[in-house]
Amino acid sequence: SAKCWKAFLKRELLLILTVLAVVFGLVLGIAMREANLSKLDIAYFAFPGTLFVRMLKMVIVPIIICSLVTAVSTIPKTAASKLGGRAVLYYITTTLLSVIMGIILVVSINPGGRLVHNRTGSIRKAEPVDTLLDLVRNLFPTNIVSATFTQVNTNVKEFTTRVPITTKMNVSVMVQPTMANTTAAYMTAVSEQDVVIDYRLVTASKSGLNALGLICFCLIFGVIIGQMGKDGEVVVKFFSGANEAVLKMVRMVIWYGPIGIMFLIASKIMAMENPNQELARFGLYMVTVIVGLIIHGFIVLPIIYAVIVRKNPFSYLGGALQALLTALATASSSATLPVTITCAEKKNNIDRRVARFVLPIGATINMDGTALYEAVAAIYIAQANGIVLNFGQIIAVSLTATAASIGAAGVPQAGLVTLIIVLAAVGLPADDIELILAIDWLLDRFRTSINVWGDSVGAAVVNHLLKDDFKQMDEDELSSSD
Ligand code: DAS
Repeated sequence: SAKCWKAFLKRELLLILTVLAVVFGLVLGIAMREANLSKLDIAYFAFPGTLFVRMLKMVIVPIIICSLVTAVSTIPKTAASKLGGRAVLYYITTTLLSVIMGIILVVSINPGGRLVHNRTGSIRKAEPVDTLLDLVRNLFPTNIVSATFTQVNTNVKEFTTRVPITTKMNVSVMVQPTMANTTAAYMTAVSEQDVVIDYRLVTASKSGLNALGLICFCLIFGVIIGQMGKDGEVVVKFFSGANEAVLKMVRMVIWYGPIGIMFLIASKIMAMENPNQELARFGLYMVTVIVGLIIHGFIVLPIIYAVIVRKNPFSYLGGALQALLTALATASSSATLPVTITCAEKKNNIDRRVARFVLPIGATINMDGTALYEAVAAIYIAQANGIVLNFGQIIAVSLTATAASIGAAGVPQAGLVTLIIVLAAVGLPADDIELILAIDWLLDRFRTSINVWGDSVGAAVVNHLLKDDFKQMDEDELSSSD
């Protein structure tokens, strides 16, 4: 059995290192808090982690393009619509299930009930039709190159001004809740002592990587070159060769992963400002979100896997663990995508045509964790405002949370930005994202892991449903080439 162990160690070395990296990251972060480093020093400290994220980001766009184009162009017409249909059905069902789970939990736990929250400012309602049009508009980027940049910013700036005591305070709320470029800025008067007023300006904006548009372009492009015959073949060969090359790069990046992951986690823990206070303030809300994610990830999705694939979901989970830990450390499904694909193909033996189709699309539109979180957050904010949502409004929350999770890019805290859409749909104040802002960085990590896990299960489910079709096709191809 010593031999057995050796073989196991060799096979799972990377995963073992990654798990150790998470543990060391936690310990290191807690220990380094004593040093009380400044923000700048923490940023220096995080440098190895920053490099890891940059390396992953470097390969995302080539991976999305090459994977999708090769997958779509090599899947025969007969199976393509079945593959697409099953994938979309899976995405929608699981997202709705997680939203429902979130709503049940937040309504029964009622985490916002004890909060007394006095609000100022006006509410501007957003038109749901704008959101929808925006989603569709994004399917067709006007510039396919600029569709590949990405950036999300969440900022809190605090400042103080002096105003004459007679000036009437005017708290302004500007919200532009569209998904292409969501910007929300608001000011709240935090305290009003004599003539000094503290302001807090929170802005959240998302711009760039229009993955949806990129995917749309690649799907159409892939289908067309797949049907072009001889001329198309050259292009298909080019993209599949490029794909192999990029995946080789990914394998190198992945070996750097444990170091990156350790520093990412440690630096995040060092940067926590007031852990005890945050825990006290957000305890019940955090519990609601995390319990929801756990139930969805460890009960609902495994049941779906077991029922359809008829194998042990937890050994599949083991194969995907590397990706889930990367998601935990990077808080980005897109950045994790290269690892997700590698795990699915190399460890879990998913057919590459399926993995390369289902995973890039899933990383962009299938976000179970985000959908659950947005539903919980919206209702929590309603509770904190003492508003009881009626049945129709709860339905509106579930539908917009689903849409908002589809629209959210796979980058850190994108869900916080698209939450504004959910809030607007039921007339809740957008500036109340401040109520959950301080803890979002942490919940973001957990929901991202569940997002990636949902994509991975999706790949297995679709893989299983199309197994026979693929076998048949491959046999046909073999016999016709003889
Ligand atoms: N962090 C996200 C992701 O990449 C989305 C979110 O903010 O919810 O999956």
